[in-house]
Amino acid sequence: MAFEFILSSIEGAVGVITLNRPKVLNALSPELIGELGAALGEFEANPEVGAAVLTGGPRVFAAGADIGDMVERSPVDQLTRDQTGRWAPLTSFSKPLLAAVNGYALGGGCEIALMCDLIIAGDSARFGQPEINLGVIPGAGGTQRWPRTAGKYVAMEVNLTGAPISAQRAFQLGLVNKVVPAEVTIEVAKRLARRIAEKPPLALRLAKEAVNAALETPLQQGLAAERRSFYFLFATEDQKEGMRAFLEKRRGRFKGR
Ligand code: DAK
Repeated sequence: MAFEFILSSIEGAVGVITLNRPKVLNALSPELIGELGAALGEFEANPEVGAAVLTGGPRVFAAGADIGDMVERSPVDQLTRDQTGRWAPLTSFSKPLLAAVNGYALGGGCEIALMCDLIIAGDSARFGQPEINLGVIPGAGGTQRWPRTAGKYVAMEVNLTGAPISAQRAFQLGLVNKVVPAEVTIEVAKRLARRIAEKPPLALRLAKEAVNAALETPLQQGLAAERRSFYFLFATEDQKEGMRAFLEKRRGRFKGR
């Protein structure tokens, strides 16, 4: 599929999406978000893709939703444009999704990073929710995912002041997995994605689902769901292959079955 506002490619077992509106710091127009969803849909359907990397390129991740597109909108416009549906592929994507963040990840840009499963940050990365400066609040999870990750007080700070935090501070807060020199952010994320993509796909999928469920369910319910998925995986060829390969001292060859 040809895209106008993103670049999408498949490198081995890794799908790579680069947001591509550099003149407006990758501002997230509805069209861009639509293309992002479509590209993720292609990766979802392609069994060759084991994991995906989402980046904004070397300079900026995304400076948020397109303010020019939003300024004159009414509440009814907002409701009827099905924004939520447009953003949904980011959270329903079943394969591991890694964000490679350089420069600003602000507003919706930060929310996209927080929807990913792992975040590799360049030392230039800045994470923030500046919506307060525009007279609004985050609309894609900024008030909800920050407290779940960084705790109430940091969440209050970023949401009430609008000031971004550095990559290093984000790392200390557990918001990013790794901080690396900005020149290598994307390569480091791809390398990690390649390693993850070698794992058995069904186990990856259920592991991702289980970790995400932990944020939304009481412990006993989460443990029960984890157990069910654990038992289920014994119905897969990959479980037999993985355990046999271990015993035979060789690498497993996984098929996603
Ligand atoms: N939208 C449109 N254009 C933007 C933009 C944005 N978010 N951010 C930057 N640009 C444009 C600038 O207007 C400028 O365009 P020209 O003047 O060159 O034509 C160009 O990008 C370069 O920006 P600057 O000249 O401002 O560059 P600086 O380096 O000086 O500053 C900055 C960089 C990132 C600090 C600054 O651009 C900035 O503050 N940008 C706005 C950041 C912001 O407020 N973001 C939050 C937007 S609100 C929802 C889903 C999502 C959302 C809501 C609901 N649903 C599913 C319901 C999300 C909302 C938001 O993200």
